[in-house]
Amino acid sequence: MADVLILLGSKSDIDVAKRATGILDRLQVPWEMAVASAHRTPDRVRTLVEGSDAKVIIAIAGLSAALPGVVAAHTIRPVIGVPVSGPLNMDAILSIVQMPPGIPVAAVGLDRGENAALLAAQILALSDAALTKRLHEHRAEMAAKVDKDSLEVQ
Ligand code: RP5
Repeated sequence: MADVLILLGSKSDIDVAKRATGILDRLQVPWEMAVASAHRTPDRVRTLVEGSDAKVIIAIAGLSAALPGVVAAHTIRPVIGVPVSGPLNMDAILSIVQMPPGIPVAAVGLDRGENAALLAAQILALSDAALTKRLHEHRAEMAAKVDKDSLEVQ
């Protein structure tokens, strides 16, 4: 059973999704993925959200990125939106950030699939001590890399 459902507005968003799955695999968080467009397949979005037992949902979309908001409309589980870069960039960012009061979406930066995965893992870690430990180890690895990089530039 997957803990995280990753929805893509289009197959063309796959590179951003791979950033998320890379982190989730490393943290041993089970995930499932599907393509579902808020505009082209609204019924499919609802069916996938309602049919999934995942505790957190990551929704990845570009252009007029309605997908995270539409997903959030169908569930009270935490939804993390990832805007995908394109010709304008601000279009997708604002579509995800500017949700109306009452239906929140957590927004990460442009193309930041890895941060969406980490945020999802941190939410899951609230009730998972082993995952909490793995997240601390991941932070320690990042800190060690900064130390190593600093030595290399000296
Ligand atoms: C959005 O429109 C998708 O999330 C994608 O980022 C963008 C372009 O979609 P395609 O035309 O590549 O299917 O719905």
